[in-house]
Amino acid sequence: MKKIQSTCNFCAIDCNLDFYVEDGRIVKTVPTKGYPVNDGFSCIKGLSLSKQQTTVKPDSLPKLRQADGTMKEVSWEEGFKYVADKIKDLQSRYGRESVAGISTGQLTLEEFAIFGHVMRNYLQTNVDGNTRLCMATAAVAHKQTLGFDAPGYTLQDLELSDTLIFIGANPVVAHPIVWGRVRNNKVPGHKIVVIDPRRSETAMNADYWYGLKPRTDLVLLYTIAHILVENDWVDHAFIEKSTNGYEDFAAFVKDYTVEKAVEVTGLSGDQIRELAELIHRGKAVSFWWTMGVNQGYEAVRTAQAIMNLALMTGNVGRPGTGGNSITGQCNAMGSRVFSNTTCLHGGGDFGDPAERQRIADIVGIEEDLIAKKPTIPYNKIIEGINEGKIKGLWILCTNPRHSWTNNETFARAAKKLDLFVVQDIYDNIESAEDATVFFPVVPGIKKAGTYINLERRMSAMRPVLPRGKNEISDYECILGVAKALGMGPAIERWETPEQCFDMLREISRGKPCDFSGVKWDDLTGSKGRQWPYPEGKEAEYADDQRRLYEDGRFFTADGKANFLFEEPLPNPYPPDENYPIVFNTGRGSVGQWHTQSRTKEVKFVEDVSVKKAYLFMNTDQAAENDIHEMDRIRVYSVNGENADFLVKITDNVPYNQLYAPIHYIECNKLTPSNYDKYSREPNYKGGTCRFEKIAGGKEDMYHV
Ligand SMILES: Nc1nc2c(c(=O)[nH]1)N[C@H]1C(S)=C(S)[C@@H](COP(=O)(O)OP(=O)(O)OC[C@H]3O[C@@H](n4cnc5c(=O)[nH]c(N)nc54)[C@H](O)[C@@H]3O)O[C@H]1N2
Ligand SMILES: Nc1nc2c(c(=O)[nH]1)N[C@H]1C(S)=C(S)[C@@H](COP(=O)(O)OP(=O)(O)OC[C@H]3O[C@@H](n4cnc5c(=O)[nH]c(N)nc54)[C@H](O)[C@@H]3O)O[C@H]1N2
Ligand code: SF4
Ligand SMILES: [Mo]
Repeated sequence: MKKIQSTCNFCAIDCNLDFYVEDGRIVKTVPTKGYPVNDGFSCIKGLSLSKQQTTVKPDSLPKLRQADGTMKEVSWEEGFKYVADKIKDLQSRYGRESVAGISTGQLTLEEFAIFGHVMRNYLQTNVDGNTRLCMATAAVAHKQTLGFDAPGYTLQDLELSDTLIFIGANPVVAHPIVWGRVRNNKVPGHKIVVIDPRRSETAMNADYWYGLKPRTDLVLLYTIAHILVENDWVDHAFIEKSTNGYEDFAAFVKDYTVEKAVEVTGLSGDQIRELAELIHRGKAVSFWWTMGVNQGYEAVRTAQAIMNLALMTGNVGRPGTGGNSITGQCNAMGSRVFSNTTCLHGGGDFGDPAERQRIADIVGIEEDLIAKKPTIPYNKIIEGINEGKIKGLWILCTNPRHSWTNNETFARAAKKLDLFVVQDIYDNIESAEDATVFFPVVPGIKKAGTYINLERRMSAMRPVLPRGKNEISDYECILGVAKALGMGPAIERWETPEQCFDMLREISRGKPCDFSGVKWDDLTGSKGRQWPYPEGKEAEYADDQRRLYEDGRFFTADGKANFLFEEPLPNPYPPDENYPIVFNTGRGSVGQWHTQSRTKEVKFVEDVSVKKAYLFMNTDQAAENDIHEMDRIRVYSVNGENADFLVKITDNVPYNQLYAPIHYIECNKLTPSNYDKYSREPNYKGGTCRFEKIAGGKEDMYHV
């Protein structure tokens, strides 16, 4: 029996697992002992990765849509040539930007890097990622406040903090290992605080739950800042040495009185003062935010309001502190810095000629072909298709027909495309229904590459199983199209993921994300490496747990972090007579994964989960409407669409709010086309709706 250590490619924790292989089959999966992230533990999803042996069809070939609408299998060479010719044809007829791509935070570093190279550099067009749906807000907030998209914490901080404040984050369901680390916290008397309109699974397990009204976090956070200023509960030495703009911020928050916050947030004055006091009394306070913050119409400023609290109280760069964003997908952190979409490979500026030249020399392409500007955002790509300007789309490792906000807009777009390439491990995902080309690639257990987790740790994915005769990886698939495009010398240095990794290492040199000291072979079977890890400084950076900003210096030009703030915007969807109910959305359970194509890999979960769309409704609201468990309702959304859901009744969702798990396509049929103005991340959790009961709609959950 052979043991191979690799990385789980579900969530951003990037647990390492030991796969035991016998006769070409995985016979046992054991979470890697001693791995600094998950040390011998993991969740059910990682333990289920071996199911890909049976869920993914072996030896698949590409498929091309025929004139009669059927799909026909062709060789890989034919598939590559078809896509390359079609891209060239569309670009020559309609311009370079008539073709676009949607990349992902779930592939390896090397895979989205080569995609970004081919599409953004050589083809000079737009590629956004599903990272826009998820981490764009945190990325922008970090860049503006800290000077680089570099979350500073290490997971150990969860164990060292005496006051942990989770804002719009539900790690009990979404990041079980984060929650495990919280449970491992031995600081006497430590407090766990949750700010979430819903009594989430994490709120149920916390010491304090602040169930504010949805979308009112910004007012709450400014009010807390006001109380801290008023009582002089701030760290003047840290503010002086390490920040810009504090005086203006302190003056700005003066208007945020407790009385006003009570009215806006629905919390009591005592609760708000209690929260401020908890922050003041803590010696090592950490703030942790996720999608309840990132997915809003004023999300960047909300994220920064959290960072402001950490900065003004000096809770930054010390053990157990930080204004920390928790990442979602397994390699979202990698895609933020290395996908060549919103910044150059390695985080540089598109407008910096010296940086463009440096990268051009490393990757072997003319400087003039290095992407010149950030991509247009996701929503502009979908709108561009619907307006007839974009004719070709290539998506990989994402399922936007389901996950995109107001997803009927994607359904319409997909039907308009002349070329629609879908690259996935499953050919039955919703997005593939209108594909003109389907590229079936191997899953994570059959390929090699690098992942970067939520605390900047790079880890190795290594092939656990051998490949069948037609089986190729995402990397090879993109490379195949690149060669068919005639890229010639511009793709010569990109033959293998390992070569790509070495180029990215070189690109990262001297930057905040410098990983020039990390070697491909050293990463194999290792404890991972947090960046920065510069070559020549290995001894200095040897620790398994490293945080940034310990010296109070940030990546801005003057080394100081910026207080950024702004008057809260009016809620674009205030509950009103027609749509009195907030339509909250998010994760359903530990075993369900996004659009559920991969939930089938988690067999025990798949066996017992409800097959039809459901949502949670408050007990009183259900009683008032004569609704019983698993009755069917029709929900009418402010976006003009409606969809049917089964009802689960709970006290954990407040009156006049519904909570819809995102794992059903109906959920995003009802979410609005509305975005944060800085990050362009969708306001997924802020729509409104009304509902009606459908007569005779009752279902037995085990038979639907
Ligand atoms: N099992 C499982 N785990 C996952 C995933 C999965 O699909 N399944 N997906 C992964 C990914 S990519 C991500 S991004 C993460 C997401 O991880 P989380 O962000 O933790 O998960 P969500 O359920 O999207 O949202 C978190 C909470 O935000 C709350 N919320 C809604 N509106 C507001 C508001 O106005 N204010 C506040 N303060 N809170 C609000 C919701 O009630 C919800 O409890 O999970 C990762 N882990
Ligand atoms: N309403 C609402 N909507 C949301 C959210 C929300 O909270 N509320 N959350 C948003 C967030 S945070 C996220 S991250 C998105 C996620 O949205 P998506 O990215 O669309 O969701 P997934 O189901 O993870 O899609 C990943 C796809 O990759 C495929 N896949 C798996 N492994 C491989 C591989 O190795 N190669 C290739 N090529 N394919 C592979 C899977 O089969 C699956 O089809 O959803 C967003 N949508
Ligand atoms: S899904 Fe996340 S927590 Fe679960 S095993 Fe994978 S990396 Fe670990
Ligand atoms: Mo995400």
